[in-house]
Amino acid sequence: MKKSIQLNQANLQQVESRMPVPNYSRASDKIGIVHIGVGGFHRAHLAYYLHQLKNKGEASAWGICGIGLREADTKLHDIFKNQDHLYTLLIKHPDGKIKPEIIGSIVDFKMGVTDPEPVIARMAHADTRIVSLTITEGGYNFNPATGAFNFDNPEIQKDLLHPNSPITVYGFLTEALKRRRAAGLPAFTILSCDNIEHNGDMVRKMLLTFAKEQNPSLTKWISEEVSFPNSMVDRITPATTPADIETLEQNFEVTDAWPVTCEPFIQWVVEDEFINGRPDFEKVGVQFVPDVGPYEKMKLRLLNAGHSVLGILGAIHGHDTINACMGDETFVSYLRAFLDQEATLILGNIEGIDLKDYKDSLLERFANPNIKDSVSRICSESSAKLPKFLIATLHDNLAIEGSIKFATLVIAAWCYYSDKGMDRHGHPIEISDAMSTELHQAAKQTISDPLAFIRQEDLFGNLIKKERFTKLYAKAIQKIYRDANIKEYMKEMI
Ligand code: CS2
Repeated sequence: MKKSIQLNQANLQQVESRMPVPNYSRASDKIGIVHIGVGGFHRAHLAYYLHQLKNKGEASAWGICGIGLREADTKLHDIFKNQDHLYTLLIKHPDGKIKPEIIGSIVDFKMGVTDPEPVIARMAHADTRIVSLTITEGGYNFNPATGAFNFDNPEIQKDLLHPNSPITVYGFLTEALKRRRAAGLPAFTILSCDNIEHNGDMVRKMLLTFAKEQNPSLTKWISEEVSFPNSMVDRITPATTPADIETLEQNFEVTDAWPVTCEPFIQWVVEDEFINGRPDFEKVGVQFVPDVGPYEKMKLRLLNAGHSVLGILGAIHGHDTINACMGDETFVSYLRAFLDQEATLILGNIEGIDLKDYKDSLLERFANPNIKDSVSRICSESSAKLPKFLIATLHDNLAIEGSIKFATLVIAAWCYYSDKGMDRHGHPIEISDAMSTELHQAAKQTISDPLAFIRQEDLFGNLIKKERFTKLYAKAIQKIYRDANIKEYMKEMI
């Protein structure tokens, strides 16, 4: 029996007998992209597109340097060091097949937490032409209801006072741009790849607000020289489990401490606003369009919202994975009803897209039995996700007298989830959310004040003042708090 091979550059030739490996030289790559937030999604998406382009013999000026801005990134830093920044992508097909491939487009990784200077220097380097971001919906430091920059964040306060040793993304970007201007270098493109409507416009607004406070004389240069394309990104990327590492080792005989798993589907729609050049991503299927708005909205309000609908309701019912939810007829009918009756009408017509086909394909992707995307991943950081994915749709439907009942039950279920932290059988649910304490505090008042949870204006805006919503919400709360038999209440509605 062959022995499992440790993944690293020196062993690539041996690994090649087991799975495809990069066919390009990595040593001579220039670093053209600095990427902040190297989670599974980045490794399955932008880094994968770039890897495909490099496999075609292109884009040698576009290696990626990953950046970790959180203590927790030390784990990836150390693993990458041991593996020469190589990792395996395990593409999981619905028929049970797993197609592994070694990805080589990331060539360096730096920890900004422990040593900010090399990170600033890398961003300020003449070769760097794009700084891309996957820092999660919660990472942008804005108030979810008003969109205003949050100056109360103590890390932002520190960055305002100490420009040379930044902690936040805005501190790093501003300092690096300051140095580029001083050196007479062109700026870079800031490319947000997070699930936020108008993600580029939003990061532009946040960065300019921060820079105006820290270094007012730089603001004009940033606003004129930096570009911020909006982009819609899509690929379901479940969290890596120990079983994935084991499968790779046993079935494919490659040892990789942190492979990434994903579905076969991949999509990226981007506005072509790159002030300092870009790789020829269109050669590997990326779509460049003048206005990404309609595509972003479609994806957030259908796919991401659909995930949250299944996730929150599934958590209370006791389903562990999204595909388990899709194996449950009630969940499928409920999801389809939400998508058709509440989320679709507000989208209008989107050029080149048949929304019915899009929804059919979503349902198939969610049902992929091989993907095992956990309900806990979907429910994590709901306070950053739901305002964009679901609460926005509620506001839109309230304004046009549209249906709101399916989304309302989900909000009531989220209150129960935040209050009790357990499913209908009383099994504990682990809640991972930057706002979990606030959510719990608000939700636990429900017993004396049924509307307590939705009084959190930062999350819900003025929903509390909309009687059509509050009436339905109060009824839903009454039912869920009676016995948490969520499926019964879902059935009553479909
Ligand atoms: C998910 C997304 O975070 C979530 O709740 O909906 O991570 C989703 O899997 C991706 O956006 C798919 O592109």
